[in-house]
Amino acid sequence: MTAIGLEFDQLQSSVEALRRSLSNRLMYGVGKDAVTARPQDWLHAAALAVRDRLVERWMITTRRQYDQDVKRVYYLSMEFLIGRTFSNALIALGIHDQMKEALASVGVDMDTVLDYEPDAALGNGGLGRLAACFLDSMATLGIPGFGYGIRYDYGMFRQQIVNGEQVEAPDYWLRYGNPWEFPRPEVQYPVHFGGRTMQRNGHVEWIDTQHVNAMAYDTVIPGYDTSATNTLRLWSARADEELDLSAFNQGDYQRAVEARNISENVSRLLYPDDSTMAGRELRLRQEYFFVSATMQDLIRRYLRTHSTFGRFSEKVAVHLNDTHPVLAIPELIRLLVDVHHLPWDDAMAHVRRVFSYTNHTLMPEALETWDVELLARLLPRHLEIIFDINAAFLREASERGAHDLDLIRRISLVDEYGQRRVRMAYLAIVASHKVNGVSRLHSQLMTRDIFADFARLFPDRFTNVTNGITPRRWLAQASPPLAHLVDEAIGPRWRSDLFELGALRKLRGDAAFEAAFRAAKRSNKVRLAHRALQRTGIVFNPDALFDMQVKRIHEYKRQLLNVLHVITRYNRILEAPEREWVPRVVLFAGKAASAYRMAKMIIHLINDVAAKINNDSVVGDRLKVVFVPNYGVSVAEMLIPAADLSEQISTAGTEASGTGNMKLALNGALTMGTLDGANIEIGEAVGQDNIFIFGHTSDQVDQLRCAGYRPRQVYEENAELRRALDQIRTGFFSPHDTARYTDIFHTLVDWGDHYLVLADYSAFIEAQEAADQRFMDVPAWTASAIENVAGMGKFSSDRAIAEYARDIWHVKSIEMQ
Ligand code: 26Q
Repeated sequence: MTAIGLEFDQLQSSVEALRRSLSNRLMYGVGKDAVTARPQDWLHAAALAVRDRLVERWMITTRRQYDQDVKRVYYLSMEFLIGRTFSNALIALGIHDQMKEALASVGVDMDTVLDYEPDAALGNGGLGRLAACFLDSMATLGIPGFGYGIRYDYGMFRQQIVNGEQVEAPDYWLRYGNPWEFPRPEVQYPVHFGGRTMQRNGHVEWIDTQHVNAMAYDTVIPGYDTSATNTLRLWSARADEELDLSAFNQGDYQRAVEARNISENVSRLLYPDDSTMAGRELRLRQEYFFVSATMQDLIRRYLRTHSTFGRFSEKVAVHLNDTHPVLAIPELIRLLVDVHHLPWDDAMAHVRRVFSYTNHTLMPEALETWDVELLARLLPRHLEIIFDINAAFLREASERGAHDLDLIRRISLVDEYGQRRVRMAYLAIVASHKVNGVSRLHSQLMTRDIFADFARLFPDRFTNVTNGITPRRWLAQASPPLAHLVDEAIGPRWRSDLFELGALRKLRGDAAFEAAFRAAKRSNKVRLAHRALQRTGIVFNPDALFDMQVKRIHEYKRQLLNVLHVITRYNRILEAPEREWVPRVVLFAGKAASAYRMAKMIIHLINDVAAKINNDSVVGDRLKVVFVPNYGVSVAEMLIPAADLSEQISTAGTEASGTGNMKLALNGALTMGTLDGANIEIGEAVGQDNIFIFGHTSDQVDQLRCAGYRPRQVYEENAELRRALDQIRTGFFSPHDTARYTDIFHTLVDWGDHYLVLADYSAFIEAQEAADQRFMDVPAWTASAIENVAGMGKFSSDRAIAEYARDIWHVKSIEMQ
């Protein structure tokens, strides 16, 4: 085709131009007029008007990437927890105020319509949100990158609390359409399953398979203060037309449609993380589905501008967000060797230069393994390739001196104890050139414990990149009052260079600034209190200490430790109501995986404890407990700016990094934390006087477990703890069902207390007392809160991405001029 000079409107950002776009988009994009438009329609029209302004940048960036023949990063993740896009896009384009005014001029309140945008909740928690922050930073830094994942029809479930218990409702986020995505029906790849392999003309063929097509949907990811953008490409399953043909021809219409549905199930839903491997076949199908389509897409893009694979690893970097996409490794080998007929050794050499892998957990039960039999049935060719990689690796290992049979068994990609299983993390390590943990402690423990044998074999392969968060969403967007104040104090550059926040330190002791800082925090607390009043009817005092634990519900995160503190505080208040109490509002929020019984029981307990305390007239304002339902990105944006105290209380050695800890500190909350994950680095950044550290260190945790930890003894020796646990056990908080929490009691007291809740109880209570003391000293608290904001420079995802780009991917920013 010849290039045609198309003419299009150069879209401006004035209020007038936006207003005109709004009218056009409402009319021609949504098909409504101002009389019939509902808030959703206005939102849709506004989203289209904003999207139009992103597309031009998108085209330019794509063109530049192509012209400069840049190396591209493919960030593969089963999860992208994007949240809402509208506000974020307005901030990126710098048209927030203009759009607000344009909407107001047609009688629409922007903040009202904003709330109609559903969250794109295509993730469980930290790992998915990290992927979203990383996309934002890659675009902002001009790193040529693509996010690749699955366009789930149903994202993370919606959580309702009914009679104190979690009830899950499906999240059909696409109901009203998604104005941000571009369907690409012309970009489809077949993904095969099943069948068998055979040799023909010296090549392996994979035959007799069934297949489903992966169809691309693209979303523009705008960078901040740059015209660079990136693309998030998500795959959706489409049944093959051929599939129904035979059934149709046999006159069986219903069976044909049913078969379509079944094959399209592969992109139906996001699997919840219950931190033990579920081993579900559909999950394995999903993992393969998206990496196969992605590898085919990447090869097609490479071959558009290259005629051989000679420069492949100079032009491509593939990053594995945990092991979930690790089948990309055997899939790329299959495509290179079986389809493009490269020699095995060349393919393997490319793979190792191209792939890198981030590990996000140290807990052995959460490391992915797949049954060899299941792989043999679903992906027979990939299993052969994995066996071949393993054989080559074990040979290499023995050349490097690994002769010990026990060692060989330990490092083999195939776990031969009992049911044979493939260890996906080991596959990722063996086939990658870099493997990183997500905080300094995590990376150290990773090479000391779970991957120790590999770290000895390949010492240069392991590295650390401490996680980060995007300041655009987590400060500029989430907290307008604080963002404004910071702008006034030090200018707006912190949005793209978070180290600029360090300049806040020069305002130390500036009474006017401190007062304004408190006022910003207070207005966020008032905003939250309003919402909570509307939704729960609970009244709380914006001058109370807002104490927050917001994250997935998991035993290792120890929401139970927090509950024990709440109960202890309650008992103490009842004993001495006349004492001068620091009023507290303790907020919890988070989802439990639907199959995780204990996590669900913890939610129930929190709600039962809240009901008891909130209805006790003796307590009054001194203590309120709230469980905020349906935690997700948007709820987080509301909650986090209102926090005074950030609960980061995982058992040391269990939380790989945490990123909520960073979001809360960036919003001026003081951390109450164990020496776990990134808490350690946060303490270094903000100063030890501005953080409350308590509890066993990870080494002490190991020692205690080794020495024989006896939780019952702790229970018996601490009267206040005993009282709180007995109240849980005997139904003090569940009078109509007194046995409801006996399992929680036994887990802690009699069944080993695996996460050492009781062992850290007294240190936690003391640290909470210290927090009360500090909070009463208003200037001291304010100074600490400001130090927290000032110290967050390092925790920008821009810094993290710059490290990945330099040390792992070896890519440079694109030149936009
Ligand atoms: C695996 C198999 C089958 C079904 C689900 C899963 C699955 C899904 C999601 C397993 C794990 C996850 C998510 C893990 C996660 O969010 N980890 C967190 O990653 C953050 C970013 O690095 C860290 O900050 C957190 O410490 C870590 O817990």
